[in-house]
Amino acid sequence: MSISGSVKAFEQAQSLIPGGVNSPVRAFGSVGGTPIFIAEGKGAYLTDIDGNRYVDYVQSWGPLIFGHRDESIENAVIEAVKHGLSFGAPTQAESDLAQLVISMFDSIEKIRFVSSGTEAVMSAIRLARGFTNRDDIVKFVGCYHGHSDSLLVQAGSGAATFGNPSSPGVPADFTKHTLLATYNDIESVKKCFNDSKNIACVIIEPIAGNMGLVPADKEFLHELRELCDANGTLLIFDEVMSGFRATLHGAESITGVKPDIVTLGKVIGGGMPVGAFGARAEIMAKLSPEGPVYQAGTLSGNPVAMAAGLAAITKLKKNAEVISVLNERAKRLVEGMQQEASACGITMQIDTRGSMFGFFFNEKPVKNFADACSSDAKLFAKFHSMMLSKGFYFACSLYETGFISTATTDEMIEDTIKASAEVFKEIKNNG
Ligand code: HOZ
Repeated sequence: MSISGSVKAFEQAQSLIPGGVNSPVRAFGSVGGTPIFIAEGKGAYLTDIDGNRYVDYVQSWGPLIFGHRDESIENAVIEAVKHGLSFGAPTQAESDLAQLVISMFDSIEKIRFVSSGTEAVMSAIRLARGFTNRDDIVKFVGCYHGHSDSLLVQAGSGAATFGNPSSPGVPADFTKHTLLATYNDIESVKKCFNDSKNIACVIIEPIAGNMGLVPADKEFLHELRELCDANGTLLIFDEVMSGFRATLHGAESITGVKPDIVTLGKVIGGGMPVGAFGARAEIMAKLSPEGPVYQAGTLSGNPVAMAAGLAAITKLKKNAEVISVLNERAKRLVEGMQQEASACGITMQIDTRGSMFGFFFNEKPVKNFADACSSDAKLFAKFHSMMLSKGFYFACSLYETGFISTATTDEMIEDTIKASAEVFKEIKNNG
């Protein structure tokens, strides 16, 4: 397989764009090699600019639950484009998508759309602070909530990939209000509440996807809810990644724990840039222009993005079985790979939630960021590049989650497992 076109394109990009990419994790920094430059996507496949075809397990980092170029989303976008790209004024599609999402999440009575997950979470935090009149927030080490200042502290995703979980350029004065706790460890949260009586909110990915896939224990989430209630603190579920992927009705529907605010992104935009945050009406009423907490955006609720999101979520709601069907496939994928690894003396920890899957080369179960970091990163890098050269495109960092789409067939999954068997044998024989 030649990737000479990608190599050349990456050289040019590096001379023009920092690291050659517009989002760090894409640079293949932790797995080595050259990022593949994409020419097109169709269904479960990506084709690079050298004409190589890959089964895509990244799916644009989550949004494409129906695969690339899903006909109904594509048509909705084309139709919307014909009416204008942006108005900076309200359109009916915003209310239609709002109504749809509200009908699917018990904890959301009102919602606001923005243009990215980062923006959604940043705004949700401001809202929580404005609602409670408190400054401090609690976040979990290894959770990633976008790159806004107060959240880029011990963060997962690309920040962990490049070993800068806390970024220069973020003033200490901003992060002094961010208290850190350990995922799945309620004692560490209790300590935060002992240290501060000024906690506006606790923010958590209830199904963490940015330190690899690490779901929170149900009991831990219940205790978290109780602690928040006892302290007058809001609980924010960041479901930018897990929303509409793990379940159609939010993590609250599978854990029984109701958050005060939910943040969404990725699938909600059907592949276009959309983020959202929602809560009960009493909280959302604090938001400008109803209330004093300011938040705005020229492209918020963009009509083309709303059309894509509306098509995607409408299709999902009509085909609710998709979540469990995809979960069966995701399970088969990681269980199959785990068996092949084990046959070669390699231990893999695996998990799935809906169409999300994760794996770690680790002897121990992974419950938090420190566990994730104890995984074999070199083995992951080898696995990644060998699978890539066989035509299977996995996320290029062990701190990310894998995704399948409705276009990912059983046959593709069996082919992937077979390829992984070859890779594990080669690793076993040649190191
Ligand atoms: N933060 C994203 C995944 N968790 C990466 C997005 C991208 O690089 O496109």
